[in-house]
Amino acid sequence: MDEVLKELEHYLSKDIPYSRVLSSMCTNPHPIAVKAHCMFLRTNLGDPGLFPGTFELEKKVLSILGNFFGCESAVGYISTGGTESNIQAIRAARNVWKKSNRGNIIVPESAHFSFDKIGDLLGIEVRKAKLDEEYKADLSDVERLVDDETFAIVGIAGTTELGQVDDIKSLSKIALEKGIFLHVDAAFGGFVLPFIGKKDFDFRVKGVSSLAVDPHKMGLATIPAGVIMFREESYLSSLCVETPYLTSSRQYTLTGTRPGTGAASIYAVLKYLGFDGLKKVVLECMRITKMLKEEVEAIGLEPVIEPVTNVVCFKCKAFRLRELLLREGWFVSAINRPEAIRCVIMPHVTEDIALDFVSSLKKTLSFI
Ligand code: 0PR
Repeated sequence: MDEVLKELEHYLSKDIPYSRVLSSMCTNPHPIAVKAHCMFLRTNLGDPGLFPGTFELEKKVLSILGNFFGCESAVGYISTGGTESNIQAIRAARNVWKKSNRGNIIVPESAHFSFDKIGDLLGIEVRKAKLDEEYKADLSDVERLVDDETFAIVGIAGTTELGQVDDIKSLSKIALEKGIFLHVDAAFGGFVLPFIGKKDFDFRVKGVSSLAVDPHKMGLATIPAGVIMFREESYLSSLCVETPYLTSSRQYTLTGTRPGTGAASIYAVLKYLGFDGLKKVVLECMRITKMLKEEVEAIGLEPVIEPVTNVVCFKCKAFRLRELLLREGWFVSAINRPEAIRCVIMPHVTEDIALDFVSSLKKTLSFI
């Protein structure tokens, strides 16, 4: 046994420690989440009748989060993350509209690439709306793209590249006027925005039909842990297939066998830290984001936008700079439009790490 574990340790030790990573939306899970995860390793919510306790826990998490995001009666389940949640939201919207491989959805150009996968999987057209000067979905372009075959609009609350938040209220107005489903992808922003006083992205906005949030990003839960929530039960039931030989007769999830570890780790964080504890974590990330922005501005790089969440991008020759920073051991992302380096200030990015990064950046900039 020791031999095998030693070999595994060898592979694990090749992975990059988060302390050098500014490109990820994942982070070290909270220790209580790790403990909870390990306790639930044998569970399979794919056959909930065999795991009634874990199933009850999943329902409890959904109820806590439904309340937190402004809809007590929201229904849904714990998914593998934002990609699955987005797939299921759009699949439900399509199923309620018409069960066919037709129709189109409108997403902003800033949408995560999971929407390209959705277009391919469902055989639908994914129309991309332009962004305005603040890199939010351009509302007039969204309206222009809507036609008789449009069955869903998507708004992003915390975009992958810039952390920007679309005007969900205005998107909701368009969706309600046209009688179209509105999905909000808050995979990243869901556990950031409520803690910095922004609540106009969730079910409190009348036209929002579904919401994706990822506890395995800023919720400090273990991977995989995403949540998909629907305002109305009919959307969830539109996803059902019959499962005659299981303990339940119908299944609405995308995967069959699925872990109960997400339910356990999210619940543990919510009980142990609570929303107040999570708020403290977010406020510290925001403080360091602001500090990083000021320090990097002082060495001559301009931010693409004033950071809205704990993501900050700086205009530069990003692809070259990314390579040079990598030689110094730093992982940052490069984005294209506009060309910029992107830093995500997750909870593992402490003030010391951020300042250490700034000095490497300063040194690196002198080479280009
Ligand atoms: N929606 C948004 C707004 C996202 O930012 C992401 C992921 C997703 C959906 C998809 O979520 P899952 O990856 O959980 O299915 N955004 C980052 C990305 O894939 C996440 C990430 C995480 C990137 C870790 C890098 C990394 O090292 O681009």
